[in-house]
Amino acid sequence: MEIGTTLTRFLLEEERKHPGASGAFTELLTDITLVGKLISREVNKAGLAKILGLTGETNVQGEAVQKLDEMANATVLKHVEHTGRVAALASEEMEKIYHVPEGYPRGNYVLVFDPLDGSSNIDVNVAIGTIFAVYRRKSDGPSADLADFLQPGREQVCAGYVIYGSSTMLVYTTRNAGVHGFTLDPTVGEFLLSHENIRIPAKGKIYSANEANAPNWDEGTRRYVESRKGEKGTSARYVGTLVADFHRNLLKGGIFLYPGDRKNPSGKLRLLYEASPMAMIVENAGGRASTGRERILDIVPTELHQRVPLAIGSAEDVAAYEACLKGQ
Ligand code: AHM
Ligand code: MG
Repeated sequence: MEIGTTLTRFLLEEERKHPGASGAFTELLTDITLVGKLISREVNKAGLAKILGLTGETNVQGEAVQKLDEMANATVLKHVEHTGRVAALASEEMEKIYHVPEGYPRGNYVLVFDPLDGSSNIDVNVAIGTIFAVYRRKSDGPSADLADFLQPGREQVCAGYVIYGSSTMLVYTTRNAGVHGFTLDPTVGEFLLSHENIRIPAKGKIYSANEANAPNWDEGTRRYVESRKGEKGTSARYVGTLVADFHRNLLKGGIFLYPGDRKNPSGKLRLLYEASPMAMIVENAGGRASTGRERILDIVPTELHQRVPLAIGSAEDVAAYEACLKGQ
């Protein structure tokens, strides 16, 4: 499709390829794009909000100054809970699943999200993001239940992220489909197609890992990272925001590693709303995502906030990392 096509039109054209579709899924994605625009607006003036926050706990309108991650979480709930498209939501910011309140219709999907990924980077004006994924409900009672969320990533109907970087972009994919990127044009408030059918290079020149953790890494991970050093053209790049590190490697090729270590055997990143959505995106772009030993999308979660070691990016790089872990 033509560069500059609106995301709304793109979604409608995609929906037409599935004549039986109810439209609820397209509408849910449209709701998410609104959320992305609203969070983008707040993130863009976060510095100002912080200055106002220093004068007290209220802003000029007398409203409480909220932390951005709480604001982002509340924005998702507010714009998704009333629509009748989902039955429940789960987020990094909420301990338990959040049921659509009584009085609103309940839909056939559940939404998982990390409202503001990379929150340690907010105060220093470095790229942050929102990650999301949609599953079809499995239960058929009046309310969704935990089992609706504990599905392996391969069951995701859709996964995506919004990156609040030098520009705001939304990247998403659906099952057996391509990965598409849209850039927010702030002058018209629309996401416009800028990156159709993104393919990650089979091999990259970038590795991204928090090497301060290296003393606690397992032998295989240490060996892999050492093997990359001194390779012609190889660079280390690490933002500390998964969305940003992933997005760069998706476009340029590379591997992102957040392995388990002696202190945290399952690493840091969460399966449901960090690793699995990114894994679906990378696979649909021709890449690979694993724990180093197992495909991320095949892991059946046992807990909402379960952590998982993550190696994600260019297919050949991730395969080489897996081989290193096997001692090859
Ligand atoms: P967050 O969701 O609380 O922001 O934490 C997740 C972030 C990821 O975005 C990033 O890849 C990772 O934590 C960085 O961790 P570290 O600071 O240990 O390198
Ligand atoms: Mg996060």
